[in-house]
Amino acid sequence: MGGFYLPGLLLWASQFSATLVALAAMLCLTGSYTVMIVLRRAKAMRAGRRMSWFLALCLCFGANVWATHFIAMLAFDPGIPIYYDTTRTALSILVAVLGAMPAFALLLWCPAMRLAWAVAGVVLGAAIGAMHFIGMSAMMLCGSFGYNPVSVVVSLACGMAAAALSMRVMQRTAGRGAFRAGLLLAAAICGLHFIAMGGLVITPHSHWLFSPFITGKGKADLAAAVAAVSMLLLITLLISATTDAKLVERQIEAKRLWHLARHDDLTGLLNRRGLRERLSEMTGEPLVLISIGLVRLKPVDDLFGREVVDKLFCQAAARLAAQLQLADILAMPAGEEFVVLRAIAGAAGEPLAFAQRLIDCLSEPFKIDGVTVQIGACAGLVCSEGSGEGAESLLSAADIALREAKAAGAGQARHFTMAMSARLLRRHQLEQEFEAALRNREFLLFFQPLFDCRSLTLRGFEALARWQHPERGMIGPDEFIPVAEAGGMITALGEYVLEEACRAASTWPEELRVAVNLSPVQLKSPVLPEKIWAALARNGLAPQRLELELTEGAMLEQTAEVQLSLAALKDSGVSFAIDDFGAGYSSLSYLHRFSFERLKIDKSFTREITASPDARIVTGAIIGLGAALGMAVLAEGVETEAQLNILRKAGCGQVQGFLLGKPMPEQDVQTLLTQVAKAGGRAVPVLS
Ligand code: G
Ligand code: G
Ligand code: MN
Repeated sequence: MGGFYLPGLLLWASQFSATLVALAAMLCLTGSYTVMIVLRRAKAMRAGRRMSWFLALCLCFGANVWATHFIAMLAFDPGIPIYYDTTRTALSILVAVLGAMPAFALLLWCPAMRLAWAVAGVVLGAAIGAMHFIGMSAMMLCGSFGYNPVSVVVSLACGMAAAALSMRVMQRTAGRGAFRAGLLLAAAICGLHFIAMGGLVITPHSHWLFSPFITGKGKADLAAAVAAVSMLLLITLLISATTDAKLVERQIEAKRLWHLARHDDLTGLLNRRGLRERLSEMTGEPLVLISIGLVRLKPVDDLFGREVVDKLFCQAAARLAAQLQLADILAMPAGEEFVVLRAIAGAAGEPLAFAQRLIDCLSEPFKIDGVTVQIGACAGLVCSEGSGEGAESLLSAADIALREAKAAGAGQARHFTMAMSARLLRRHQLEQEFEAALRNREFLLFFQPLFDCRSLTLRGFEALARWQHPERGMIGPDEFIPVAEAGGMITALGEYVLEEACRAASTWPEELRVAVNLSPVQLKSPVLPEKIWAALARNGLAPQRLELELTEGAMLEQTAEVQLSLAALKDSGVSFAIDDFGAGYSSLSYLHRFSFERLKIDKSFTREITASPDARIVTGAIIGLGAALGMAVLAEGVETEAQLNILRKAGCGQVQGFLLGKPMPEQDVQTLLTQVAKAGGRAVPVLS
């Protein structure tokens, strides 16, 4: 009954129920697609969680092959009753499941192996074949049967080839070609089955016993039941594989987003949000929080660009990490700022030493892309007893301490104190009120007289700004000048001071000068000379009567443009004094670059000259330096007769101080001027 000539083929085909064959094919397609989806799922799992999906995969494969075979066999009616041996039928399922195992194990755990798909395909084809022929051997009928060897070989070869192709599609498309691969696997299963069936040769016995088993309607019902149960199984598997895939994908994505929101993408350290959350978890325990600010980054950025700065941040993070203990937390809540969090139960001095080590490790030069850069760092510390301060308040306390450390200079570390936050609050309030105060003319000038050291003849006044605050009372320039400098209000204030100083001086006798302090920030303005000349012109004051006081700090930051402005002012007759000499950087290099008319010795030296011979020597040397460079010398802060006498002997030119006159309001200047005029231009017993 075998052979593939056309009438034979038709005869052969007539032995199959078309409905059941279609049912088998449909089931096979669904099952094969499910196999691919489960395979894809198993592959996406981490090795640890893959095992259960691997087992499901093998079961799914075995069940699919077996159900297809079984329904296709029910579709087969050679004209004599057939029934099946249960043990062998069960064995055939087991063979299909076990046979799939090495193939799928290879694909899942050795994906890098070359031709893994081919090996797996051959093994799967063999498993399908083994299932088929063991399943066939369960067939019991009144007759004998055998196979045409050619069709056996061809069926196996086709099954293996199609299975291999299907695995190849899965590997090549990384699972996206699941439908195509499913089609190929279905082709492998159905192809193997029907080609093998084509080679089936049945020889019925002439007298067969009647068997009621599986005939007619019963056969169709059984097929439907098998198909329904397998389909249900496959669909359940399909749904769980796809929903699980989505769930895991969503979990992974959520995890990624969670991480992204809490970490700095450059250094991978915790960002402000991540730090805040960690800190909130720790606020019950004693801890020290250290805010580390990088300084002198600007020149690195200007010279080498953002890329080098980014690499610098990464290297800095690595250096800090090297200083930490296992339980410490390192974060980067802002650019240019790191935070170290340490749970403590130690002495109070220890955190400061730790902070100093952190600063030191950042102060070493960095080598980046072949360039060497040097930056500095400061640290602000806050210790918590674990008494429940909020994360945000701890962070801002450390920031406040860091600000004070930065104000003290690179390399400094400061512990947070309540006084710091009071200072900061007041500073913020002053900053807020500043512009309105300028408009309301709450600023006024006090004038302190300057005298000739030997004759005590009055030479002029230094203008000193005061803020007459309606609620806070008199505020000194030491407090509001830094606020104005940081907030950008210094230019407006400076113009106001200049105007007022020129106006006041224009009412004084012609031989008296007025000295006005200039902030380094004001010097940077390119229109400064024009503003000054305009103020002089408006008030009819000769430039020769104006002296501008600059600090050493201002001279260090000098650029070529600033030098040009200063030279233009000097050419017009305005004179210059170097203020607080000796108190600052004391780098003398600027003295020959720009010639000052006057040098003002800082009051810290004057205070010491009576008690300390060294201070006398230094003061004497400064006076000598001034004389050698052609500068007049003025000593500030003269408070006693003894100081005045020493300065006289040392040859000091002018003096200024509480002994001879405190800073005074403008009305008092007029009173002083009349008294001085009566005394013939000489100093009079001090007012007030
Ligand atoms: O007057 P008193 O000792 O508080 O001044 C403190 C400091 O404030 C002084 O060193 C002085 O140079 C500075 N200062 C005072 N008035 C002005 C001003 O109008 N502008 C600038 N830039 N500094 C001033
Ligand atoms: O830094 P500058 O010279 O610009 O500041 C002068 C400041 O020094 C003034 O604000 C004034 O209040 C202060 N001052 C002036 N004379 C004396 C003095 O004799 N003793 C002290 N301690 N301060 C003085
Ligand atoms: Mn001054």
